[in-house]
Amino acid sequence: DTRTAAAVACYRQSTFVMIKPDAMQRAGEVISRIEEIATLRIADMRLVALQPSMARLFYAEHSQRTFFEDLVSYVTSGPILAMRLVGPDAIKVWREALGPTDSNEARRSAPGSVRALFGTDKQRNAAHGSDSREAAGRELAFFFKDTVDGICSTSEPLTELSCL
Ligand code: IDP
Repeated sequence: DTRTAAAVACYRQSTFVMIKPDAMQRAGEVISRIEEIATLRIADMRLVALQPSMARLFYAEHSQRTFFEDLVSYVTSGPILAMRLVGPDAIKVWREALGPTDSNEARRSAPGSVRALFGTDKQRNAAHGSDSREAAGRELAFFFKDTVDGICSTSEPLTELSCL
């Protein structure tokens, strides 16, 4: 029935995570934080040297913001680690583990969070997490289109969202 289908989709929910350049020196510790969340599994991982054109596409929704070019410079300042995490409510679970966008605010309101522990300020905030199913689908396709297509072609009858 539909409830079972929703539960299956939720169980298989994927989210996109990026360890940003400022946290790459402590990437192992960020991955350890992911491993501590027993319900999340790292399903895919890729080291990427993000080019400015790709960074502009990835953050297109912010293209009119004053910080846009600074953001592009920041995320292209060194390699990033792109990951697909899978688990029940993965999008929400990872956003909560991340903490608020501004690392200084995170240290006040979410002291154990990834951004509190590994980030610096509202720009250099260590890691990214998709904020919705739409964003997760778009962002995963952006970094993992080749492997995602492979996953979707398996025999299980998955919905478009659950297979991402
Ligand atoms: P999110 O990453 O928590 O979803 P967004 O508002 O989508 O936050 O912003 C994307 C990224 O842009 C942030 O993670 C941060 O690196 C950067 N950013 C957001 N707001 C500012 C700002 O006011 N100044 C500088 N950089 C910012």
